[in-house]
Amino acid sequence: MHPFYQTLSRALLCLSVFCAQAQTPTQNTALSQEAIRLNQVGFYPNAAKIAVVVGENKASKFYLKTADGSKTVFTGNLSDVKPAELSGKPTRVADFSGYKANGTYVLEVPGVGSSYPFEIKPQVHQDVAAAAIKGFYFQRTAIELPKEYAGKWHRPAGHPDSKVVVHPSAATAQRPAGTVISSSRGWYDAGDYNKYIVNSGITMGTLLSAYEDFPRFYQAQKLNIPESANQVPDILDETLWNLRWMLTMQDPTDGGVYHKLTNPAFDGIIMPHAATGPRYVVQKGTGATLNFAAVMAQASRVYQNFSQDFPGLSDSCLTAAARAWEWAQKNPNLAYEQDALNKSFDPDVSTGAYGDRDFSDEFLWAAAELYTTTQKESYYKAVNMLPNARMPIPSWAQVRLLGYYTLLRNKDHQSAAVQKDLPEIKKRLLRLADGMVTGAAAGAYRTAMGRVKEDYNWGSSSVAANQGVALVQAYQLTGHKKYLQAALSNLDYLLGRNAVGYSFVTGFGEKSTMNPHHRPSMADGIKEPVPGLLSGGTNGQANKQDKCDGYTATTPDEMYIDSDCSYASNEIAINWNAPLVYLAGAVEALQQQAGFAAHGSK
Ligand code: 9MR
Ligand code: 9MR
Repeated sequence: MHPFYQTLSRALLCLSVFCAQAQTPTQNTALSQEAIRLNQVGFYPNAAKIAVVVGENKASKFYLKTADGSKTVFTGNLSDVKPAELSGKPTRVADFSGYKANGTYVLEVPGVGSSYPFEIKPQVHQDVAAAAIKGFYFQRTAIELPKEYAGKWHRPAGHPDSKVVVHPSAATAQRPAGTVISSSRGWYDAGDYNKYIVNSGITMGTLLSAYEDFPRFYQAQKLNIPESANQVPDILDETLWNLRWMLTMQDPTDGGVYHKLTNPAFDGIIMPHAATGPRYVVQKGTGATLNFAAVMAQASRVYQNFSQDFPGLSDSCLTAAARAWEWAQKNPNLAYEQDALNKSFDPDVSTGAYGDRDFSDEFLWAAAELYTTTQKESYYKAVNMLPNARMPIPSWAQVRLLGYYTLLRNKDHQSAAVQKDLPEIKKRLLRLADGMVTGAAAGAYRTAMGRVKEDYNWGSSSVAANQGVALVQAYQLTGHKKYLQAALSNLDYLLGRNAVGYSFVTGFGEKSTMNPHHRPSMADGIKEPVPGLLSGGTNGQANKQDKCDGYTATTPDEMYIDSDCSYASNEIAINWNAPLVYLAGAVEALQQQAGFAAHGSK
């Protein structure tokens, strides 16, 4: 809010309630704003507009006012009290969907307070959609981020990775331990500075899918990155930075893929260019190799359309994918077990493990991508595409739905064997989506996300975002607006309508994550964190594992602290940002095409 309005609203608050509040105006204003939970960025004119008022109070009405508080434009009744599912705290809904005029507003509830300001306008999420991809630019390794593109977060290049050591766990006759290879480019995984193939898998799959689903939207999007002047959509210039790194992670001798490129132990809290210790490529494994195969097969399809800009790239990706697939056929169950590895090899490695043990979903996803790109049925028939009816929301360890999304996206070009399975896959996806729609309507916060404790795992923001992606898929298949509306409810969750009242996207919203566990943001001496990054958010699963000061929550839906100490609840990561890119981009693209209006919707 403009400082003038902030002062004004504090003064008005002091007039209308006890003047004792004048002694601590900032605190009281903040508290009163915090009780009203809403998307702090804003709302589309013709979409649902919901705020949730938390806590005991006697209010019955709410007022939508211009940002300076001078004019009431809409008045409504608060819903009856409903206890929040996990905390039991009283909540009431303020629904102002009926108001559609563009502007900047606050929502006032007498006796409670006034919300953070927000906008109503078309393309209200355009900036957050762009910033979420730009966040990947800020994660780039091996390149300077100059002021021109990075603004005040400019920094020197870090981690060139032009001299990386083959760890004994990855040694072969052709590349014995100690061999030095170049494995440059790629993104930092998260708040740490390592590069992990498994986590790059779901990240790249999600970003490439965003492009495949909404190509026209991404053709028009400008991110101000070094490649913005070329003819290629910026999102694909950005994914190329990581794709080129991934290609270097395949052992040229046998087609297997190293699990990660890492320091032995996490870097200190220092800037990228200051972290210069030795780095290793570590053990090949089935999880990494299948993630790689899936990404390369999909990338081959996507970059095929840009062969003039990147001659040979599409073919190289497909060759790499096929070789990786063959390696995985011969090594179908080689898990990455970090503790076991450390018993056999030196140096010990203590960075992120991403140690999956069940590869059935990775086989399914890789087969779906390889089949879709090549149309060779042998890939499709190599796996059981319908092992059981489960439809798990995607995560780094669970990529079944990524395969299904690709099969459905390309439904018009599939062969008979695939066509036969599609109705069942579609039915299951719609069942999943219907459950979320019903849940969003019934829940205290009216979001698909967050009614059950299982949603609040490590990186729960990505659960919200990936639920949103599934709902967008359901909308794409049916055109039923209830799915799109439920997807939007989860974007509202991420931008503030949640049990802790934070916008989890750095740089967006007045009360948003300021102190992510993100080494550059912690070490750069700049107050504002690097923008466009999604905090992992509330983490009930790890139950405050980081043992940081400041947790007061006792229920899973509130286990979040905006502290850079809190790697369990406030780290950022590429696999969390990617579904934010997808969700924010999808609602923007679809809003521009057809809107959210209820008429004719189901
Ligand atoms: O910074 C690390 C973060 O990227 C990881 O997600 C997290 C969990 O593996 O670990 C963080 O590092 C912490 C380490 O595990 C324990 N000592 C404190 C480190 C953070 O400063
Ligand atoms: O996302 C990962 C989560 O599922 C795990 O529970 C957690 C602890 O092992 O690690 C998370 O991944 C981290 C990775 O190991 C290292 N880079 C930062 C990632 C995000 O915290």
